[in-house]
Amino acid sequence: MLSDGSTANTATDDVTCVDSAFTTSSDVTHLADGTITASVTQANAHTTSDPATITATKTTALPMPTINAPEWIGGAGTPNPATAAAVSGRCTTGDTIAITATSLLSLATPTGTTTCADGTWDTTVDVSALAEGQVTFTATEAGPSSTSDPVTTTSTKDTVAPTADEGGIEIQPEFLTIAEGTNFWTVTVTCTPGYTTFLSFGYRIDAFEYVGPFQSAGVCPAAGHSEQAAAETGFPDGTVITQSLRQVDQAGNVGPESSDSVTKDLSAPTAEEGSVVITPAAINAANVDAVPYSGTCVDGNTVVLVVTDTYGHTVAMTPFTCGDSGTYSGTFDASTLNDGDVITVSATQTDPAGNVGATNTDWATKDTIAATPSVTVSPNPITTTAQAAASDGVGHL
Ligand SMILES: [Ca+2]
Ligand SMILES: [Ca+2]
Ligand SMILES: [Ca+2]
Repeated sequence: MLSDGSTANTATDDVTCVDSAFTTSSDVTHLADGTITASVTQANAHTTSDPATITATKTTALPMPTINAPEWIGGAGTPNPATAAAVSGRCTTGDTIAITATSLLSLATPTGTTTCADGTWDTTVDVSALAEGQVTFTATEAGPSSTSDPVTTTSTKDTVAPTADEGGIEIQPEFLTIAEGTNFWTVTVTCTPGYTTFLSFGYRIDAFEYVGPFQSAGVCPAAGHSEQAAAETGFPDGTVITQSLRQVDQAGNVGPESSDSVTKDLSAPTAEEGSVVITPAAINAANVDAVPYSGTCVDGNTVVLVVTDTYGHTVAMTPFTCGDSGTYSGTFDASTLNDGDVITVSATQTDPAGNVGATNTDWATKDTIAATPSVTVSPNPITTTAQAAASDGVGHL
């Protein structure tokens, strides 16, 4: 008699023992999959034996595995790197699961295999050799007597990190020049829709620098940009406030850092930070059309020179930006300024924040007219008497 243990079963066969052995077969299609117990009793004319039993496993149902894979597969460092794409599913404990990964654009077909435990399976497949884009994972489950139909799922492979061109951050204005209360700036983030943006905030006060952590600012909106206002609260003059942006794509690939900063600058250049000198002691006929001057300044400041006489006549001078050297020099043409006057050169520095600083000055006198020789004729008037003397050919000056 054969039994599946739970379903009552009456399939019986009688068979005659031949040469101390018997063999028979039974139709067990009506028994459930699982453990089948066969019991046999032997009878002769006088008695019947106790039953002897043996068990076997019936597995006729086709295995029906399931398969799951992450929506996105990324590059190194992402939650689901292409070198070890995680796939998993449900299965019949003990069966063998075979996985194949394919993509339309690749000949490679990486595979993986694992054994079902506790009704589930999971493994990783290296899909590095497959093209970017859609990846199809196919799994089959092999049981003791049959192999399942394939089950599939798809993922998107994206191992390319966002580029600098795909996002950036800009802070406006460049400087905060108001002491208290209303130091607002605007942060404009340019990003790629769907990417997650992360922002950090830091500042530098003299030599002390604080760099804050990157924190999620949400998913980049469809417009591809966002703006937010921020306010400065109590930082000392000279503080440089920096904000940075990072984008992370859907697969978890991290893009480069973009930064911009705003500087709090309330202080104007001082007189000690600059100077101006008219090089010659006096402006004369020899140098009037190219009077040398020189001075010192602070790198990056704008220097405005004004050359004038006491009557308000000026020489047009072009403002310039102080260079690395912290010095400047040049010449100006004083021809149009009043002769015999005091010529003044003043230099005013304005810092990049727009703070107008102190003015340095120097002066020189302008005198381009040579001393005029005086001439007299003696005697004067020239008389007849004197003419002879005067006609001796010798001038008397
Ligand atoms: Ca990408
Ligand atoms: Ca800026
Ligand atoms: Ca300043």
